[in-house]
Amino acid sequence: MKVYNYTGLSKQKVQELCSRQIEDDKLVEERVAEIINSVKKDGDKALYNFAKNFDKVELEKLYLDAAELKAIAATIPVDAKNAIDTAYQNIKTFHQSQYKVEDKVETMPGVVCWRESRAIEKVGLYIPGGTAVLPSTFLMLATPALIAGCKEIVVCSPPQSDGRTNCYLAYCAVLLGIEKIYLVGGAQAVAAMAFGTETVPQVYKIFGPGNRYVTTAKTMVQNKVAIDMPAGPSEVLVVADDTANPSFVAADLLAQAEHGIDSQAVLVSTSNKIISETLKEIDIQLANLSRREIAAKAINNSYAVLVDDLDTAMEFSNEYAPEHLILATEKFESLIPLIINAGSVFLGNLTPESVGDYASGTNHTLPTSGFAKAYSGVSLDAFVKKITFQHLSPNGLKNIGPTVEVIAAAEGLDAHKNAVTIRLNKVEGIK
Ligand code: HSO
Ligand code: ZN
Repeated sequence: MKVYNYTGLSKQKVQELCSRQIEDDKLVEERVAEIINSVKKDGDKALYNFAKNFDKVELEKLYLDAAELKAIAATIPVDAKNAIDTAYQNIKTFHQSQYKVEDKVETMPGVVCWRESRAIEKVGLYIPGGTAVLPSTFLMLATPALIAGCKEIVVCSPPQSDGRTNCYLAYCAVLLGIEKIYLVGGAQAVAAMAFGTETVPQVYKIFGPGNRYVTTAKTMVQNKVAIDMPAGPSEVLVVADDTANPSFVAADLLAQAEHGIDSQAVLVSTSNKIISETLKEIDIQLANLSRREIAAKAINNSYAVLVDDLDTAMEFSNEYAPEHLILATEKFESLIPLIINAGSVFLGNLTPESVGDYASGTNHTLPTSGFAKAYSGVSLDAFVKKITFQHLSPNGLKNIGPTVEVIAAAEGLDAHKNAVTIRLNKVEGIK
């Protein structure tokens, strides 16, 4: 892990450190375009073929039904079942609290405007499988979808080599009342949900993380469906002062690093001592991780920055716009107002990112690659559309009518003006 001294860094170097180097991969794009086309053209047949070629499994059918899911779910170890139950309750409680009915507003006497939320009727959730099976992602996406009231929730996850899904995902499905898991993975799952096949229903919005193929497919189908957000490798930025605990900080950086070789773990600290002790701790803890090779590579691509004070640390963090921001300091309270760009924030020395990844209640589907400058993470909002309403009383029409007539005339749009005038005449009794 490279260590930089902020004072010696040019503006350009800071920007370089804050930019994520994700090159376009033309080869991946070409492959994904082919996959999308073949799903569009051949539907289910293409999905069976991709399962055979990519997942190495000859599927008899493309989904598991409620009875099959129930049978698989029954094999879950009891501690895992209890943990998933607890996580689900917290995620549900937090996302339920996001439901808000907005007030009606009288913008002028007799002119009433308001907004109401309606669930997106059909949503598609992609739950990664293979080496990284993420039941937590299932909970994070399906829970708000259910609270929002989405009528059709299509769940795709790649099949295991035995043509099934694992007990954790099956248990989540049972817990959430989701009656089918489509055994479709990768870019083909995104294509299937975007365009529909004989078996996989077409949806209006696709959610979920995935590898490069999945995320490339999501960007490519955007002229057909909405997506949750653009996605890149996962990342964390830890701001630590001398009240931080180096072994905690090291553990948090490694938790990020073990996600993938392209994950980034950034440490910004006011203390040279904390930086050097954290680096030592990383080496010690790394040796015991089962994914140490992956984590070591990610740590190699990561860096630490020594800053003069916490204000500068926050400036750097805002420029970086991390998916996860950990404030490893007892002074976190005073830093909260300084946060401008971040996906989700973890306050103090006893709040690891892992709690948000799994169970505190906040969502773990968050903007990466600097998109936290403009995007929010997934929440209840992501599963609804907000529809605006307005109503005019006769008095309202009289009050607002002339304003609209004048602007319509200025725009040269006679019919627009007329739509008001014709009503005003009636209300005012002029024939
Ligand atoms: N840190 C990931 C979420 C996750 N972590 C799932 C473990 N499982 C992206 O926020
Ligand atoms: Zn994680």
